[in-house]
Amino acid sequence: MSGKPRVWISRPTFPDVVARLDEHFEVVEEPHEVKFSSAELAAKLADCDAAIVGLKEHIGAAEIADAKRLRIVANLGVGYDNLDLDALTAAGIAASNTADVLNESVADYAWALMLGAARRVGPAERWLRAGQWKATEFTQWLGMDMRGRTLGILGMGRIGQAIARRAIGFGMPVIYHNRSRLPESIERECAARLVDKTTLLRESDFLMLVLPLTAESRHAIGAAELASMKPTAMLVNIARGGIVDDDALAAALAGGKLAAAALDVFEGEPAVHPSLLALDNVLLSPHIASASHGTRRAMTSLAIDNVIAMFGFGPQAGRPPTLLNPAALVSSRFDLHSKN
Ligand code: 8YV
Repeated sequence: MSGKPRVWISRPTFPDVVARLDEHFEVVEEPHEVKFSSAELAAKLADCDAAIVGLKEHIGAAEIADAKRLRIVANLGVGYDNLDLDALTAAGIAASNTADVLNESVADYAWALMLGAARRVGPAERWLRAGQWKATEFTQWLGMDMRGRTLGILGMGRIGQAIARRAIGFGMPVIYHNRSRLPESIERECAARLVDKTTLLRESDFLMLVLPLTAESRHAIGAAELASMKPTAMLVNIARGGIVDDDALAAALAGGKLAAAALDVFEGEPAVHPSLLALDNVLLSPHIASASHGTRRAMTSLAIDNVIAMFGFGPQAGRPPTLLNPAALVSSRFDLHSKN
């Protein structure tokens, strides 16, 4: 026992990035990706002072019941629907996410998926690898054009804005729907126009989902919403599984009510709806929108910054940079400025 506070990292990350913790902390990093049960998670959290976790770790009242030393849960993701913030705050445990460091990588990948599905990259590659490329027919592998088509964005935070900015180069008008209107200067920069959700669904040729998963956004895109879209349209989900009703989506794609979809996230992932797996007009990807070398390292580093600051070390001592629940600091059981 080193006497240093212990940081538990729920998944393998980057040893050279994690090494930043060594001066002040004892680090226990899981060597493999494991899906912990609630009881296993509770036992891990009971035995550490800080936890760096991923989206597969669902942390609520039950998981922190015995976590008497735990001060902070640093999430490796901008979305934090895996965390019960109320329960953490009530227990005086801080929570943080990895806001902003992934915006550009996720926006790049959103376009990669959208373009890939529009130009049928997936099935064309499968066909080639299967040795079927004997001759290319002039009228084969025809896809969708982008220029002049309307890109609709549901959820216009910083990732949505980064996606919109790229649309300028593709010559695509952008409409968006969001809880609140963006400042005019940002609307101008993104060349984006606010519309209501009905208009967004009706007018989008490509509908991009970039909103967080909450009780309100669960199945925000279901059978009724899909039916109100153009049958020539594409749905792109880089946000969270559960925002789309995958059953309804599979039926719409199979029935020709929607032309195509590009999906990085799924209800119940890593399981994927079997009907989606069987369709060629959907591009499927294993939740990797933030997975660039630089960004996954930056996410790890930001989670570490939050832990370090929470324990009163480093330039941001006492002020975790991407804290989600400042109220936890007020109600905290711990003296936040103590240097352990
Ligand atoms: C994941 C994400 O964090 O940031 C998010 O909300 O969904 C992703 O960046 C990533 O897949 C690691 O689990």
